[in-house]
Amino acid sequence: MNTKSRVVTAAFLLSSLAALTSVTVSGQARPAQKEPASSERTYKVKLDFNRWHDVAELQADLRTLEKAYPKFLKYISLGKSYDGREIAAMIVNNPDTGADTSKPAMYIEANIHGNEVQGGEICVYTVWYLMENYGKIDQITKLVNERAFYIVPTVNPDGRDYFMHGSGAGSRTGHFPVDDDGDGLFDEDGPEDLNGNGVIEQIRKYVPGQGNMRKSAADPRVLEAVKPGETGDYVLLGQEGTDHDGDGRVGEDPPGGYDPNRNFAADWQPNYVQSGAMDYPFQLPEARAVNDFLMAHPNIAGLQTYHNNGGMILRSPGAEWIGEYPAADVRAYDEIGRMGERMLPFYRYIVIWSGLYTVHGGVTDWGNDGLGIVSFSNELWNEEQYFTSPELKEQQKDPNSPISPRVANQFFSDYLEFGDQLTEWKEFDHPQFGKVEIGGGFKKTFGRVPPRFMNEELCHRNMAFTLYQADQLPQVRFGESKVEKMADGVYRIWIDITNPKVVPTILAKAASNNVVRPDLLTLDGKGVEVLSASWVPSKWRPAVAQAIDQHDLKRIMLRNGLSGRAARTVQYFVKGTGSVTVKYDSIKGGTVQKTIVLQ
Ligand SMILES: [Ca+2]
Ligand SMILES: [Ca+2]
Ligand SMILES: [Ca+2]
Ligand SMILES: [Ca+2]
Ligand SMILES: [Zn+2]
Repeated sequence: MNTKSRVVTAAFLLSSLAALTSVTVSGQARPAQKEPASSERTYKVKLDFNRWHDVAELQADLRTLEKAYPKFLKYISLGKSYDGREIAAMIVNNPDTGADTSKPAMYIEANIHGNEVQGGEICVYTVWYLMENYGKIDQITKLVNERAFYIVPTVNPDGRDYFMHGSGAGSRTGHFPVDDDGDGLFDEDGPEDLNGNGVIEQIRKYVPGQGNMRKSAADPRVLEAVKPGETGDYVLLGQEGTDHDGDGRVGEDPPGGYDPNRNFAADWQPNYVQSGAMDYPFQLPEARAVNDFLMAHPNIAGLQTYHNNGGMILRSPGAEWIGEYPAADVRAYDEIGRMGERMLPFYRYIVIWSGLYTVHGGVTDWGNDGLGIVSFSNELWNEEQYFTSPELKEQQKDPNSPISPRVANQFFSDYLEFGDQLTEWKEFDHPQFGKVEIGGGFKKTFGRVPPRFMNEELCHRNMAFTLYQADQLPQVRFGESKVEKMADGVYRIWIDITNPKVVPTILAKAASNNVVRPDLLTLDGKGVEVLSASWVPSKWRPAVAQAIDQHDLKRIMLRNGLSGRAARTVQYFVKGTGSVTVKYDSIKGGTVQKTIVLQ
């Protein structure tokens, strides 16, 4: 900023202050301000978050960030997709505060369903935001210093590129070939963009007086079913395409044809229970790559897998028969989930099986039950967000309103997107159906993803929720310690052990499933013997301490870890001289140690 503008700004500030508070201004020059007058921070890396990127673009953005912040970022590959695309990931870690594997870590992934793309942008936004604000915003600096992040923008790069480069239809799946219709041929008949406008649309045929559909009075582009006993002028012939193999069906066997998020090992069920689960857990290269990484990083304590859509903050269990999680775990989930509801307008915090639908073998069940990781899945974007104010919500209750739910999306495309998102019905000469009309389709950039101009808000709010989760992962700390000489060479030691965060170091479910190594409380000292160890119920009110009844009191195992917001005091009676080192070692809560002089 030049001197002249600084003077103008200072004068303006002073006169505003004076007007507001009637404080007399001395006329003394104000000290120069550090921040520039512009509202724009100067960012090192500029990226765009108002559109969706293909796999190469996402990876290029990660590379750009890595190059700009080489100390903190490490670009890695988790493996290859079925079609051989790299599953790229970014490690965010400050090496000055320890190796990533030594810290409680947050794993963030997106886009396991290939068409659910915008989570990929949240992932890149998260890396970008953490780096651009490190050293500028205290909470971000602290978070980056205390936690490690593993961020995977697309778990299903084949599906993503199929979405980005094609019509977007049929890209939920990955590309492992599956014979959807059981005719012995694989992927032989997918939908087809016959009119070449990049959208897989509907086909309708005009059949005056013989149809079961008619044009809606509210919007002639919308077809609606006629009332029982009435006839309409149209029939719908399904999605755009032709019958390639002459079996009388259109688009019955597109590429892939399974659900990549049903291939994880917790509550996995075969195809006759849940179709699309593949033949066995981790059969898919993408699921296997993710799991290999999760298992190699037991310090991961939190997981977020971004999906779309509906506006949900989901947690497991995915199936009713599993039963509700232990109360202590539910408390932690509830606290984080309800916080999320406040940060994410129009999102509801719900349990997968009861609030959405049953999922067997999903990654959040595997994360929680199989790996002891607090796992959430945000269903990004809710169509309620097209019309956000209470007044407009009220207006939408009127069926004749131009924004009534039946035609709200058409209205939004017409007036907020200038007609760009919805295709018109146009005549088409179909090789098999004769004269038909094709149209009435929304582009892939409408409905499941927000309008471009709202995507940055989606990125930021969801990131904020996930960073809140990251902050609430367990964090073991030693508090006050005290040594008291009881007799010659015999000392009593008190040490406070705390976990001030919401999440316990070991989930109760993980403890009962035996999937997380117990926390270890060790005491080391040359020639020092531990006579007894116990928990002090309250260090403020004398009471009988609870003896720790374990074989080796120099290496105490805590199978249930430390609960959320825990503050405990351990008491040792030791015999010896010199000093002792007490260490609390938690796989998911970090490791702390303290040396105490016996005196
Ligand atoms: Ca087939
Ligand atoms: Ca198929
Ligand atoms: Ca088309
Ligand atoms: Ca066919
Ligand atoms: Zn999904």
